[in-house]
Amino acid sequence: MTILENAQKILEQINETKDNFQLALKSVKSKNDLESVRLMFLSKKGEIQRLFSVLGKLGPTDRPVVGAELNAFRAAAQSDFELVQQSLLTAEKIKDFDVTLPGRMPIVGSLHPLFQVLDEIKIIFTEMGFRVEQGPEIESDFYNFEALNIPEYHPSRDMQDTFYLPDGYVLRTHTSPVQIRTMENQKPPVRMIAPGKCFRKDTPDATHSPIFHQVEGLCVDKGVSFADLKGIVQAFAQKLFGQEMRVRFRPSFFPFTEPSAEYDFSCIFCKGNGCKVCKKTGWLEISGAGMVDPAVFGFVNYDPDVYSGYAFGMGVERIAMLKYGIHDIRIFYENDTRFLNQF
Ligand code: 2NM
Repeated sequence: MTILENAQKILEQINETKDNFQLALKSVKSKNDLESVRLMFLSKKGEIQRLFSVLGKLGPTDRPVVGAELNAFRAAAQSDFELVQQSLLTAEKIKDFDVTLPGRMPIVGSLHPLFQVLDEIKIIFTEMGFRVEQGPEIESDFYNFEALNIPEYHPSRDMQDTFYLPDGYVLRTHTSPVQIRTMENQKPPVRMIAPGKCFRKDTPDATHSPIFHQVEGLCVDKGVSFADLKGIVQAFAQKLFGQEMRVRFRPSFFPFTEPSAEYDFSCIFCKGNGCKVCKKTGWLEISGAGMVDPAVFGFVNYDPDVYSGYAFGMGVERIAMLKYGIHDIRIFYENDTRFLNQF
């Protein structure tokens, strides 16, 4: 093809080359086709470069105009070329993709076993009409002891059991302060549970941890009796461990309840027949309960001549250990993923 030195003619040639380039690019089906297009248009000896070689022969007015047009064409051609190149590469990858390969399982965490049990306990009690209440883990001496009728020289206030903080504050040793706060803020009827962390200065061993979890419950209304308490604890035990579960109450003493009791569940391992875990008694000690002492009602301005109530407690770790057959409480806090992954 002869080189035309007239600007108008060159512009026509540029347009013609553009059309040819687009047609050639459209018909590309393979890498080989693509390479032919590159050689024909984009290489050093290609059509576009050939058009550039004519620039020098143009006059000073035409040269920048045609030059700009050519530069724009070359840039556009290069990017159109790369688009087609990219889609060829993608198509090739999809062809090589084995859709029958098994997927990669994402590593997902799970709720800590203690909190799985805690969730179960919360669901059982909310289904029976109890509200879940919360309170601070740092408590004043008043809420943790005084309002619970625990006198100043009671052994549970001992420096050995309680984490004392400055200015008369303590780390709560039970969740009972939440009951006090709830009664302060609400007139009867009250039906609530308080789940949460508690703190006692215990040396860790298989059954003790300085941080542990409790759920305490409280029900106050006119005419609430010890029989209601027994019914609720029995219903809870059966919902958690099954219909065959039995519950027994033994007399006990707490400053905040009168009368007080400790309650046991029939042994879930031997069904009450006697085994190593229940020391041949057929019973597992769970925790304590009782009728709220009138002195406690005095601190929250409830009239003990009008209202009565029961309260109960339980250790979440103790229940989780029974449920999962765990013999050392410390394993809950070690964050050993071989343990945690089983839940
Ligand atoms: C227990 C055992 C017995 C209890 C009493 C109260 C309150 F605030 F209502 F007086 N809250 N929790 C209680 C009673 C807790 O745990 C072993």
